[in-house]
Amino acid sequence: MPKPRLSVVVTRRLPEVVETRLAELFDVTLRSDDGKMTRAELAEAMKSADVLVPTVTDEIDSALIGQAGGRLKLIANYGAGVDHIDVATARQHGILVSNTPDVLTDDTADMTMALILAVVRRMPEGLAVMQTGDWSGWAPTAFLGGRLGGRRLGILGMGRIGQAVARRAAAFGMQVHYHNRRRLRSETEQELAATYWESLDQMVARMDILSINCPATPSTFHLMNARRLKLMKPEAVIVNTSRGEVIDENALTRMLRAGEIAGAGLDVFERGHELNPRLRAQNNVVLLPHMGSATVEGRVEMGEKVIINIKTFDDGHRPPDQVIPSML
Ligand code: 8YV
Repeated sequence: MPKPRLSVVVTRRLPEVVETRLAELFDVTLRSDDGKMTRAELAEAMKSADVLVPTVTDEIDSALIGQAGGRLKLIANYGAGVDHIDVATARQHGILVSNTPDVLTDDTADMTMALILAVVRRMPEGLAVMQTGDWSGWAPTAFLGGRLGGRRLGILGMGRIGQAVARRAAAFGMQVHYHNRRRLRSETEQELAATYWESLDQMVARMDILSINCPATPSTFHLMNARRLKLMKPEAVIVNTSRGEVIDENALTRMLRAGEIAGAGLDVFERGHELNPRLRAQNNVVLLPHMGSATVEGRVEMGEKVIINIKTFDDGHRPPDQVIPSML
């Protein structure tokens, strides 16, 4: 008797090639449209499936996990960040959690550099003048931004993505500084030519650009609170391609409006897609719709990682990208 196929529920539309492969391997339920599942649909899926494939837009909290019943064995997240999943409660219920690290590192680091360039070189203002037809021609003092070379970049969170940002920044001639829960090995520090700051406050006060690259956890919530934002130099810029919750968005908005901080490049927001409307009105801000990892290649590779995690689990082994609470 062949083994019955695992039942897998995917909460959002994924690239076609990924959906096709999932359907070849598993008894998969796919979405017919790209809308988010309601909480009731999620609860139902978690009762009926062996494996759930959620994304960052699904809040898998302790209440949902508690209602899952005994069938669900694996939450194979399509994405690296797992702050939307209560990993500790899942573990208590014997449900494994896996994610998709590595494959979105370069894309997210590229987008971090794009945001830094866009803010420091005032690209939205240039774009706006071209789109409205208001450009009256070249002028020696128009649209003057800053030169990246020689600037001090402070990276908050020196994991895979932070390190990929450091490599790119070095190629732009920037001086790389970082703060991290754990100091890097000295060989890695040397390779990245990165200066470690044990005190986040002291680093923040001295940087020209601050890049947020740490995950959202209870200990990073509002790490950049009003007090710390105020330590930044008024001519400094902050960019965030990680999670909105790391910055107190209202405090940042107030400071941007008051000219107490020069600019911001934000791909993520504190309340998902409901951003502070005052942020939108600022011309020293570049806002993107959480597209840091949005490349065709990255999305397919994320799907391949999900498939490998499920397949390995199905074969009786631990998924290679299993997330355990102590890692967070
Ligand atoms: C993904 C991300 O697009 O992987 C992450 O943690 O933030 C994004 O870049 C998203 O999570 C997909 O679920």
